[in-house]
Amino acid sequence: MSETTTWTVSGMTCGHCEASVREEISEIPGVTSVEAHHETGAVVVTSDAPLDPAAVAAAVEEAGYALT
Ligand SMILES: [Cu+2]
Repeated sequence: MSETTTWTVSGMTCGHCEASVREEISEIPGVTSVEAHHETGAVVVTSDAPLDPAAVAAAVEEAGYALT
């Protein structure tokens, strides 16, 4: 089963920020796709199984941003 969740990330200001967030979240096991939108802060993550919010938060922090 594929799960899609929209997270909100603060601090993204351009396409480079989006790419950093996409790259880190893509490394979480089970993640199959990530879309990031700096205009709204929306990050849409599709995965094979529900993700641990703490893992998503850690990946976002690794990229230099924060979940809101
Ligand atoms: Cu940027």
